[in-house]
Amino acid sequence: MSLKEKLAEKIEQQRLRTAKLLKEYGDVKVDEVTISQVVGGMRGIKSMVTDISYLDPEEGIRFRGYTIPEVLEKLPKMPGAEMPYVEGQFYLLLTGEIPTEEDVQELAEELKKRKALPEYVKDMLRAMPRDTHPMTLFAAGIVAMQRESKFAEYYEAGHFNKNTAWEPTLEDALDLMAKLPVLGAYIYRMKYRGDTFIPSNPDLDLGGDFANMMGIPKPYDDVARMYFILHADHESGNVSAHTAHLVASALSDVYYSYSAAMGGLAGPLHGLANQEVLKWIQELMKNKSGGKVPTKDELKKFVEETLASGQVIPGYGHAVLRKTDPRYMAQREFALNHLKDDPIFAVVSMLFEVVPPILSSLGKVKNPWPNVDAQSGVIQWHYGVVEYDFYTVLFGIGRALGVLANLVWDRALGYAIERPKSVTTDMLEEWAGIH
Ligand code: CMX
Repeated sequence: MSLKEKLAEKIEQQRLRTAKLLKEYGDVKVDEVTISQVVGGMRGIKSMVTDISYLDPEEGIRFRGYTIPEVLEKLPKMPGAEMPYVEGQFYLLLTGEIPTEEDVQELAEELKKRKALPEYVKDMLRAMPRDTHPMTLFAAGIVAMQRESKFAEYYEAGHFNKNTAWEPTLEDALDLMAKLPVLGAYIYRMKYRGDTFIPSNPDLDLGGDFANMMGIPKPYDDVARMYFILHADHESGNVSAHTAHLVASALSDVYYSYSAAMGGLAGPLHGLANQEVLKWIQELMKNKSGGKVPTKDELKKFVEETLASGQVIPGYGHAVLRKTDPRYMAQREFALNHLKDDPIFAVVSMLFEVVPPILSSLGKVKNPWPNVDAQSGVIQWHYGVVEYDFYTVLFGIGRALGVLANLVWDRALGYAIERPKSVTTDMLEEWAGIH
């Protein structure tokens, strides 16, 4: 059964579940909302639905019900590879099923046909100032391709129908997913490698071809696979996923939706944190320990100085998680195998011991444990991707796997345009009994 046939079958079943919930149980209460949630970024309010992934505060992310160790173990791998095919993760997120090797190959072939980057995107990127942030180039490249949207074409032709709208959305999702690694590598080679481009190799899988286009030898293909799989999704309330869902709820296509999401991912409290971690560690090594691995006492002092200056410790804490991020642990395991002698990894490991007790002692940090960003930058640095600014682009390529799967399902289930209600401060004061 092809991916599209499989999805059609799943969508039909899921529509019945959603319709029953709406028709018979629409008035069942899911949550109550407090003033601190309304003022405090809607934290924790249960108000969205996705089956692509679920973030348990204690356990971390589950992709379609599978934990990270399960995903890394169960998804098919190519002979000799340490990490599974990225295409397998995309298949899992779209369909909810662990693909067979054949399913993966079919999807990989589909993506290969779609990966050419339009020439006008390259021209536009080259016309932009070279000091433009790579996330700006990335988001601009995505929105520039909006003219390719099959959903927009379908809508403009007057074909919109709630039953079929997911089909051109799937086409767009496959097109965009295929092009993002090419776009990312193009930006990297243009900006940091003096316009020396390496063509895509049609024989390689998504992770392998990304490493090829970046110009980085093995095991960077496995680093790319791991990075994209781990960053694929983190349920739907985070800034990037939510932005894409919100924009798509207006029936904007995936190009508009995903480029908007990238604006959110570029923020320092979201995707940018992985570059902050590395910057912060290198500043420590340069200014406090003469370029060497610091002692534990030097490290403690640096952590305390950072906090005293009013800054957060990058890579630590999380809005939902209350334990060490399993994405951190998966990357740590890889680093323990491949980066044993890397001095920055030595500092990352020491921070894992030093930071949590200090953050806990502040009494206000809800999660003193490391998140994914505490570990990912050092691995990139180790393999020669030393341009921190680029790390969020890598995050953006990986995050598309989950966000695009969600957008296909948003259209399949006919989710409504988002329109939460805002209130005034006067109203809050009145409800609080202040007046
Ligand atoms: N260092 C210092 N203080 C921290 C902290 C950290 N790493 N994490 C949280 N705090 C502080 C908050 O600033 C807040 O202080 P104030 O009350 O004085 O404002 C207090 O602890 C309570 O915050 P929280 O409820 O524990 O955390 P939030 O949900 O508000 O914020 C996050 C979550 C990630 C923004 C925050 O932990 C942080 O800034 N971490 C560092 C940046 C980072 O690593 N971001 C990447 C997150 C991963 C992702 O989004 O993908």
